[in-house]
Order: sequence, then C-alpha cells, then structure tokens
Amino acid sequence: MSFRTSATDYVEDVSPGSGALPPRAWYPRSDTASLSLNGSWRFRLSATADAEDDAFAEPGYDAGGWAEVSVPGHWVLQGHGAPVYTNHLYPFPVDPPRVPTENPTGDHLRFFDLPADWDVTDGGAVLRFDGVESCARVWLNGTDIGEFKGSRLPHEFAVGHLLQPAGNVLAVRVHQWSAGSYLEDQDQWWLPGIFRDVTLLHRPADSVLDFFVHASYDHAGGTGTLRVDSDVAGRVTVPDLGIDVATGESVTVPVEPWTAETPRLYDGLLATGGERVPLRIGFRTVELADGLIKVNGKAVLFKGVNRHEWHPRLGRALDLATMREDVLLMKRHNVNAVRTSHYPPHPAFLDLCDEYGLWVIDECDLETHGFTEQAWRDNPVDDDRWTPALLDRAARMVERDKNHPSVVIWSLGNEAGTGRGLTAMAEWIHGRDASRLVHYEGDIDCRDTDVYSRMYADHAEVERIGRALDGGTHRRRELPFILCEYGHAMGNGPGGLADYQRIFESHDRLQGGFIWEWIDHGIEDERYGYAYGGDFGEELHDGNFVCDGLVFPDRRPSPGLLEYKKVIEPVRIDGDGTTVRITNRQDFADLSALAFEWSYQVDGETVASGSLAVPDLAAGESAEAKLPEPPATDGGETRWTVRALLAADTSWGPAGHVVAWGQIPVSARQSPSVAATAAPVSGDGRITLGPGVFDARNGALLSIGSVAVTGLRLDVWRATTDNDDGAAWQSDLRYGELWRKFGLHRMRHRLDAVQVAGDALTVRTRVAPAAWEFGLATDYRWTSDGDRLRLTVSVTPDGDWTVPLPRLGIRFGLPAADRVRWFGGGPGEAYPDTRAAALVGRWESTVDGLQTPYVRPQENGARADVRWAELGGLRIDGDPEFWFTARRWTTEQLDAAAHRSDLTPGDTVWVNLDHGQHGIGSQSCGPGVLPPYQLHAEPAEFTFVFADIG
Ligand code: IPT
Repeated sequence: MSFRTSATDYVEDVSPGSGALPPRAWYPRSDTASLSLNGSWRFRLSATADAEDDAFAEPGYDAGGWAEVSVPGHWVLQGHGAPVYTNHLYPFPVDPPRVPTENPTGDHLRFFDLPADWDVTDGGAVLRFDGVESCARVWLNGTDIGEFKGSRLPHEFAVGHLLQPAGNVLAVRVHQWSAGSYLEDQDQWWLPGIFRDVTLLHRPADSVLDFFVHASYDHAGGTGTLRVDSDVAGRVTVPDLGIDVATGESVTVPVEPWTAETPRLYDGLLATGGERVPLRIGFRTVELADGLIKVNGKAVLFKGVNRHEWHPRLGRALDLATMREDVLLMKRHNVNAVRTSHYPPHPAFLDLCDEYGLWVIDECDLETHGFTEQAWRDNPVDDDRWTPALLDRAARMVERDKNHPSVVIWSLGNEAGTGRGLTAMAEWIHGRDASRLVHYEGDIDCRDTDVYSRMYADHAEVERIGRALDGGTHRRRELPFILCEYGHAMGNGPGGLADYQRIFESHDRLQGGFIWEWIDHGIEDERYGYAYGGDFGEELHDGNFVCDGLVFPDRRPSPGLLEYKKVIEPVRIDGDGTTVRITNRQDFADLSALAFEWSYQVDGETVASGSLAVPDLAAGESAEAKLPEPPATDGGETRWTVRALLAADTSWGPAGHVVAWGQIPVSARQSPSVAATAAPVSGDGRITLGPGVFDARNGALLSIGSVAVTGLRLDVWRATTDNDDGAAWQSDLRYGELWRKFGLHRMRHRLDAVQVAGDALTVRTRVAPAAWEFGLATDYRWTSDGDRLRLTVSVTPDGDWTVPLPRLGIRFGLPAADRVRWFGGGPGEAYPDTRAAALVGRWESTVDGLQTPYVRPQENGARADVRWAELGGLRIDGDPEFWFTARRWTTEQLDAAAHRSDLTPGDTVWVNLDHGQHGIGSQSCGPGVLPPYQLHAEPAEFTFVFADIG
C-alpha cells in the first residue's frame, strides 16, 4: 500500500529530473532576444508537497488572493516561513531519499507577454532557470514541461511550441525538501525559492547550442592556440588577433596570456547562422607538471578565500553589484583565488573573475556531510542509484562554466565522504575537460584527483607535507598540496595566518590555501542587528557558526581581512636602517603597476616623505633600494615606512591604493622615566601622591588630577572569542571552557596590605578564583614626580597554573571619554598572532570607533604596541608598550551578550591596559594558539605613567 500521491513522486526520486535540455555553456548576452522573467511573482505557500493540486498552472486560474514574492528570492526571507541554519546535520530524519511530509511548497505564477519584435514563428525558445532550491516542477500555459533538482545549477527547457505572443502563464512549484536535499547539506542556511534569474531566450533557427572555447598558451613560444568547438557550425573572429576561422578549426597566434595577475581578455565573436555570441577569451594553460599546479609553465601560489554567496537581506539571491563588490574587495585585499564553496556561483560571478583576475576552483553542488553521523552508511555518493544525479550535477557545472579562463580547477564537491559516484564524476570530468585539474578534499588518497587537498591541517602538519614527510599513497606523494580551507574566520581572528604563509612560501609543494570563509552569513534583523542560527526558533541549529567570514554581513572588512591582506601582500618590503629590500612575490606580473613611497617618522609623526625608485622587478625577483639620508632629528623613536601603491587607476583600485608596506625601525624608543620625588601624604581617609588620590583604607585609586578613576585593578579576563571557545568536536584543550572552569572570569581580589613607605604607596593583593588553590600575588607600587603618577604592577603566580591567561593587565573606569589618540599599532585591532597589519604610528578614534562589531560580541578592539594613549583627560605612557582597549561596557557585559543589540553603552568607559594578551588561533575550526603566542602565567612586571592632561 502506498501513502504517497503519485503527483509528487518526483520530489523523492533520486533522479535529477526530467524534461530539461542537455546542459550547455552559459553566456550573459547575444544578439538574440531574451526576456527576463525576474520581478514580482504571485506566490502561495503550502505546508506539504501535495496540499494543492496543479490547477493553479492552468491559464485563467485566479491567483488574485495570492501573496507576491520577488524573484530571484527566497520566500523565507520575504515573510513566508523562516530560514533554518544547520552546519552538517540534516534538519530532517535521514532516510534517503525520503523527505518529511512537512515540506514547505511554494507555488509561483508569472504572467508575461512577448515583446512586439519577438517572432514566435522563427525558431524556438528556451526557458532558463539559473537556480531554484531545492526541487521545481514547471508548467507553461498549462503544459507540464518537467521537473528538476540541483539547486545551484541551471536548467533549461524548450518551450517555443508553447509560447503565445501575449498572456503566457508560467507556473513553478518549488519544494523546500527533496531527494536533492540529501546532496545539498552544505554549512549554510536552508533557503528555498527561485533564487537566481529566470530568463526566456529566443532561439532562432541556426542559433548557438553548446560551444567550448579552447584557448591555450604556449609559454615557450609566446603563442596562443584557439579552437572553438560548437554544436552549430559557424565562424569565430577575434579582431585584435586577426583571427577569423571556422568553428572546430585551430589557429595559433602570438598573444598575451591570461593570468589572475594579468587578466588579459580578447574580445571575440562566435557567429552562427542565427546568433552572434560575444566571447571573452583568455589564453592560458593549466597543467600538473613536476608535481606542481602550473599555469603557463609557472607554479602558482593560491592566496584564496572560500566564497559562499551571501547578502544579509537577499540570502543567496545576489545581484551583479554585490558580486562585483566581492570581486573588488578581494582584489583590493590582495586575494588572488576563490573556491566557490560549495556550489557553482551565479554564472556572472565567473565573468567578473575572468575580467578582474582571480583563480577559481569551481565546486560542484554536492555535500552529504550529515551522513558522517552514521559512519557514512547509505551515503548517496556510494550508491549507484544516485550516480545519474551526481553525473548530472558534474555536467551542469562543467558545461555551464567551461569557457572561463579563471576556472583552473574543478571540485567534485565538499564533505561527501568517498564513493563510486565521486569516482564516476571525476572520470567524466577528466574525459570532458582535460585542460583543467580535478579537486576533492575527501579523496584523501587522491585516487580520483590531481591535487592533495586538506582542510584545517595545523602548521606542523603542513610543514611536514611541504617537506614530503607525510607519506600517503604513491599517487599522493607526487601531487601538489593546497589547504582548501584554513584560517577559520569566525569572530575575532583567525590567528596564525602569517605563520601559515611563511610555511607555504618555504616549500614548492605547498601551493597556498583558501581562508574559511569570505563572508558572515548574518541575516539583517530588527531584533538583533544580525541574526544567526537559532534566532528563528529552529529545532536544530548551529548558532553563530554561520558567521565565520573575513567580511561582516554588510561586507565591511573585518580585521581578519586586513590581516590577510598584509600577510599575502604581493610585494615584501623589509630591510635595515639604510636600505630597503623589495621582493616581488607575484607569480607572473612585474612591478610596473606599482609606485613606491618612503616616509620617515619621529615618534610616529611623519617628518619627511618622497618617492622611492625601485627597479621593475620580474616575478620572484628582489632588489635593494637606497633610502635617502634620514632627516636630522633631536632624539626620539624613528622609523622608515615604505609603501607600494597602485601607480595608476586599475579596473579594481584607484591610483594610490596601498598594496603593500613595510616599516624599518631606526632608533629605538626611550622608556618613560619618572623620578620618584613626591612622597605620599595621608589624611582625611585619603592618601595623596602627586596628582593621585587614594582611599587610605584599601589603597584604591580615586582620581588623577581632575580625572576620577574607578575600579583600577588587575584583570585577566576577556570575553571569550569563538576561537577561545573552540569547536565542540576539537579534542585539543579548549581554553575558553577551561578558563571558565578555573574561574578566571570570577577572580577575587584579597587585600593584604596598604603600605606607605618612603616615596611609594604599595598595595599588596592576591588575585585568585573561588575553589582553586592557584592565584596571582599582585603588588601595585605607586610613585610620583609631583606631576605624573607612576604605577608598577608586579605579578607572581603561585600554585599550579595549567592554563594560560586570557590577558594580563589592569582595567579601570573613566567617567567620560570619547576621543582617543595613541602612538602604537593601528589603525585596527591586533592580537599576538593577528598583528601583521598593525602599522606603528599616531592614530585617533572615538571609543565607539575602537570596537569591532563581531556578530556575536566577544573580545575585540585591542591596539598593539601602544607607547602612549590619551583619553578622558589622561595620558598613559607604558613601559614596556602595552595592549590598549577601551569600551563603553564591561568585559562581563560583552561576555554575556549574544547579539550586538545586547550591548548598551553605560556612562563609564572601561579601559584595559594589558601587558599581555593570549593569542587568537583558529580553534573554532582548526588549530589553537601556537606556542609563541600563548600567554603563560609567569612572573611579570609592567609600568604605566599617568598624567592629567585635561
Ligand atoms: C568544513 C566545511 O567544509 C565548511 O563548509 C564549513 O562547515 C567549515 O568546516 C566550518 O565552518 S568541515 C570541517 C570542520 C570538518
């Protein structure tokens, strides 16, 4: 007995669908007519797949009472139902290919007329869907034309015979869940809907079907060979190259090659009897040679990111402007590669990668990660019944995207275990396109792939792989290595990027990596600012794990992106006090696009600057340039700053855009000195020492001159970051958890003595958490020269400290402070292992401007190497330099907040001056903090000098 209605059987059918045309190359325009069917569509939501019959598809159906949604779009982001976020767990029982009865189903209706000049008698027409999640059935003018799955892949239907000049009715029934959902278990929001363009294409007689542009480059001869294979014969012309050949015919001419650094495209045309299709041709050859990924004969180093499609209001329904913004942001931050995690992007994105220059790993829409929970039993990729669906997905990706020079590697998918279906995909792809390599991280032995790829391997292991000490199968040992994911950019971080980069650059086999990931998938939300998993009442969810990008949901760069930009800069600038060494770290381009400038700083102020002559170095070369005679100065801390800038406007950045920089110290800083000439004076329950006034009973500082100070004391706590907390599955020590276990967030301060002796006021304390026997003996020693107040903090750990400290320093409150000036690292935040981008100089900000608005609030905003800072009428000089943080809420409030909207500024500005900060690491999904950046409980002494400058 069957309980299922046959009308919806296709939903749970493992097949890719029926009725669609074979996949073919996608191109944005030609001279044939097309009609965009984007816009407002009529919409009706049902709770199950078969709640409604198909009467709505009939011409004349009255949808007057229906709602409206925008196409492209996701209905759950337009007030119908709600989004669901899970990382890898299927949000439905795992019983492939069955899906729940509760299966939100959106019926969509679009009425359209053809433009007057569209001749329905000339040839046919094709209806194209660029992306529908997850399964759709389509009717045109009441005729069922087919159904399909494969959410982020195009599907075309021949509809010429059904079209009318006017009054056409397009009906699309979209099911949130289908057999296809089992293949689409990517770490992202589940967002049903017609989320990419819907287009009607006129197909006149003899118009183009599929075509394959083969454009290779012979780096030895400097020539390009072009051959365009086309299902419909025609001619191919490339005016700039004098090419005019028949389709299928090869021609070899001298060309400039395409690379991500030099994205030379030639405009061409494919003309058949019925259509003229513009081509943008890039000549380049990708090969595996000498165990390396080579393009045009040279090994490339990927400085990549994993890009999901995301917009905080539109979800994965991205417009062209947003795609372009992504590409421009990447180029401006020195990113040279994109993995289209974990599905083929909107096809227009790849046009932008061709145009601006980015290496692309194009990844198929395939992930079955949830099967890991059952030891991969019943995994569709190892079950022949699913193989046609897998091959269909591979073909739809390859055929759609094969004409992009930017695409250098095909990826079978992500986190799908292993199985025969994947092997079949790889075999098919290798057979169809021998001009590119095949990637799949899950193929640990590289049986089917051309690249050894891993995710989140720690530094030591990557180093071993670089040294070829990792073993593995014979095949794997011959292959180059990439980290397809690393540097988990969740919240504050990732830390340790510079350390990875050093390793990549030390071993040829290591060809770089791709940060996880480009953008936080926060959803704009009135309640929270940005919502994340769980904010929509999901029964299962993975919280803010969906916010792990280098840019915030609004695409503002996070400090992680600025750090990455610095770490991967294409030019290295270093040197000693008199010469500067410039290294061109690019793989292809010389330095002719860049101009160099020097400047000279005394105590952070620029006193002289000029341009620096740098030879036009070829890729990989380095040279020394002579710095001018340094300006005469009267002491002070001095340094050179050398910058590489765009010499002229480019397609992605204006002249003057800073690409790379380096600082070269000349003379070191003098420590602030304060003679202890004033003596403490007691009276009236107060102790006065120079400008400082203290409470005589407990030694608490009350004011410095006119500035009231509250709560000054040792502080070791920080609002744990996502990387401190670590991922639940990490077997390593996770300090966020241990810190709380050991009570570092609830340290008690026991007063042992307030001593006035000679020129000093000394307050002796012991700082320790309830329940534990370890602590920090902490002495505060105050002296003054009458004008300034000097504090030396001495910390001596006792007992058995088994965890590092989150931070070590003092904190205090100031009644009012808005503007902040400092001399030290800036302009943005930095931590011990995320400090590459901190430029030493003079900086200014508001207190609010110091905050980094992580979607889930957490420790943020420290400025590194601060010599002095001024705020709220105080000047603070540090000995040694310190980490400076100021915010209008306490660390405890920051720690308790789940969303930005939980943080409301109070009247007090809380200031942290830290002698040490624990590093950040990448343990939210990856290795923790490397040993040099850990802050161990050890004896420490540090000094601050305070002056009232109000
Ligand atoms: C890896 C996934 O490939 C990626 O989609 C994302 O979920 C990332 O982790 C974490 O944000 S899977 C890896 C943790 C086993």
